Amino acid sequence: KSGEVVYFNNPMWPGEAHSIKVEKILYKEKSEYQEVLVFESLTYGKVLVLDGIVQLTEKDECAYQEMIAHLPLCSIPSPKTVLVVGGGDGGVLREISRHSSVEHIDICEIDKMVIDVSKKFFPDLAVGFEDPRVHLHVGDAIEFLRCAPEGKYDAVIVDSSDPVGPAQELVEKPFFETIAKALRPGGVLCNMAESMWLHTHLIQDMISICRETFKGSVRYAWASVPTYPSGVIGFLLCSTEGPHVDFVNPINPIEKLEGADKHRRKLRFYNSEMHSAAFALPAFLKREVSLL
Ligand code: AAT
Repeated sequence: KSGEVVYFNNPMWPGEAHSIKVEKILYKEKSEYQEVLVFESLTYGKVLVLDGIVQLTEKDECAYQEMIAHLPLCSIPSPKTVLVVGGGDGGVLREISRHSSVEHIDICEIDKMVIDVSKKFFPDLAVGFEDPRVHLHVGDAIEFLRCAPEGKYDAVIVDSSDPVGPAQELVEKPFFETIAKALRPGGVLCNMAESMWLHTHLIQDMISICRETFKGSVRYAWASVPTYPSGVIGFLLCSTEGPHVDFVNPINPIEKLEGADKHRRKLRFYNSEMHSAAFALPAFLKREVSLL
């Protein structure tokens, strides 16, 4: 209801809740996979919530979408073929589109309702679907990757929900193995990797799995996103065996892209300094997940 405060409480972060003042509920439906809610907030613009978890707000979506797309794509020369897992709002597609070297973008999103809702309420994100390089596949990414041709992608970006509900298997070893197979030698993965404050163990598990699976580099980066639990979100970056990828020092500077199209909306969060800084980790995290 208008004026109501909505509390998000979830087994992923027991004992804490995050509240944002609702001005107006715009949409609330159950899809085949999850409850999809859109509301107008007082201070963060429109908000997309899936199963009670904030996926994005208009105010701070730039931080997450820009970082998850450009951390991997600026780390390799001339990315051409990219796969997005999840990301049905289109925001990550919008960011990938900035890269003129990219020729083909596959996106595999499980829930068509997320796509439809984004087209209706978040046109600044759904604009990503209008790029003719984008090929949409509605389905489970587990299945999609199982059937993906070997070595097809330069980069895979996993923009998926938290590992409860339809994204459960997206943090397990068989899934990472299919990604490693779908990447070319020296290809890169960027995976949403939770909060260092809340999910140190989950991060540790993902890093161990990825160290076994990806024979190139494995690095953890993070960024501030005020409306995600604890206000930060992490990214796990991995490369397959082949040409070395130095994630910390981007080889494909974004400044080149910024100048390329004057009519495009300007980057709001990402730049080369934010890229390198994202890999600086607090002492406790280095110790606990042995990233030294
Ligand atoms: N860019 C917005 C952020 C997201 S959206 C995550 C998307 O992943 C959702 O649209 C969801 O439907 C989709 N998804 C979940 N499981 C699968 C699957 N198995 N296959 C394909 N798509 C899937 C993520 C926000 C992160 C929030 C951090 N707390």
